[in-house]
Amino acid sequence: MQKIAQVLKQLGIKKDCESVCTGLNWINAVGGRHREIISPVDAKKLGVVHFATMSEYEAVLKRAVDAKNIWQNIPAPKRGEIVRQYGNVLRENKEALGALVSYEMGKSYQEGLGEVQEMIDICDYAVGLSRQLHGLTMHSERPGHRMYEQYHPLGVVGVISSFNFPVAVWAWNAMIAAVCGNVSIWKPSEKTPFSAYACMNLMKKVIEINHLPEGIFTVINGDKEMGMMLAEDKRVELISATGSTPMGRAVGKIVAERFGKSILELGGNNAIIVTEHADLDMAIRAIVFGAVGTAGQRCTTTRRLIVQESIYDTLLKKIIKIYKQLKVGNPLDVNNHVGPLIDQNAVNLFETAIERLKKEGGNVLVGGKVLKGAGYEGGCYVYPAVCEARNTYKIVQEETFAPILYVMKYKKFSEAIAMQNDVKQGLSSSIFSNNIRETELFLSAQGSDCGIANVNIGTSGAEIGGAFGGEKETGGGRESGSDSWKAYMRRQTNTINYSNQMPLAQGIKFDV
Ligand code: UN1
Repeated sequence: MQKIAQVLKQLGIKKDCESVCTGLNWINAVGGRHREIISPVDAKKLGVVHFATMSEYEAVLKRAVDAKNIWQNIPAPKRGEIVRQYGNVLRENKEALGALVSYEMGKSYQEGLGEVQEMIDICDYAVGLSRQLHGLTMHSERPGHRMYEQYHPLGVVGVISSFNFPVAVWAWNAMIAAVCGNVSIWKPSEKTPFSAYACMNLMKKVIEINHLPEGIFTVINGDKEMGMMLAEDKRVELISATGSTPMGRAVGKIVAERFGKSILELGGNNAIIVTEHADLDMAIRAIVFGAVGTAGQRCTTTRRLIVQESIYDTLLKKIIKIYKQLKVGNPLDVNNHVGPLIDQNAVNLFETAIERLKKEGGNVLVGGKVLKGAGYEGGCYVYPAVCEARNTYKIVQEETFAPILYVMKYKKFSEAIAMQNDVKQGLSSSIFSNNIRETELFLSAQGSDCGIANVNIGTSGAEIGGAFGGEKETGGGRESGSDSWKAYMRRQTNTINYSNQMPLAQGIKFDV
């Protein structure tokens, strides 16, 4: 793996970066605010990024609106060809981009590579999709008539992404939006802009080679206010936002007010149920990765473990043993399993959650400490925690973006399902059992109420081919595979009369 300085060079990242990329050109921030980006890995300064000013915001919007008319007139399979080329550029730069994601965000290098792979996968998926944007045909009730539906691009899609997946979630949205004929404006998390800038620099190459105009893929750097400006902007037909439930509630309301469309992918409070019929060794591997992967900062992180009482002690003993072997440290060192949290604020939230859990009567079984001193290089490291808790504790009902696993017992299977569902969030869920009655009940309408329900695999690590998203306070949107593409297009129903008569539907007579 390359050194970070080489990585930045390869990806065209400077120490002092502009605020906006119009797809071909970076625009200098004039008098804009700026932010220093400090790596959570070793507390070193990665560089400075500028926030877009109002005039830069306008410049991006103008470029996007101008480009949409050109882009939507390019045939969908030709748009797919651009996405195919981008997938190849990502393949060539996978190691560098994976390392930058790891260093800027703190996830392990393996997971950084995985995230870039997810981008490559979605590019491949989108290329195929570019020839499959199908509508249906229907039989008309009137003679000499036919009906069909077709999908047209929406226009401009705004993508607001979160720090925890600094590159993949943009690709899920932007690549699907692109083959559907939309241009996209990306507002990355203000915590991880360099990863976004790297993606744009790689995209710039493809746009240049193909002599495409600027404005098809753009990035705009800013904080919350910038996200709200996009949400309010009538020129942006769809907002796809990933982040916390409070953020989604604010964005969703504003977009709905102007009758815009939104896809919201918000908080999760994901549980794994382990029954007495489970293969415990398999379950343990999934539980530990689900709880500590990305240092507990995935929307899909396993936060609750609901265990049948007869296997509770055995399972916990095994989990605690593995937790004690976890290596926490620099995520670029492949010997470490867990990297840092994103920043000091996240470390504070981790500590507060542990304190609140204890006050409510919970019990920390392993971990739960902030790690400082030699080997931690001033980074934001914590030791993942396993805690005994009750589902009704206030802290258990909340999503704390940190590696804290709350463990609880059940007697009857129906109790386990009730506990799994008894939270406000509804993203991902899973069951470990080799009993078909239990697994099928879990997947039935009376089972998990989440957007994702898995059997004998964990709650995180969804593949791009499925629709990704959740119910309840997770927001209800779907991204990535299956027919999620339909959210990026407008459906038009067409009825064509090829007869010489003018019959009305429903047999209505109206003779004049
Ligand atoms: C997120 O945490 O916002 O299923 C996305 C997963 C990843 C995506 C997570 N494929 O864990």
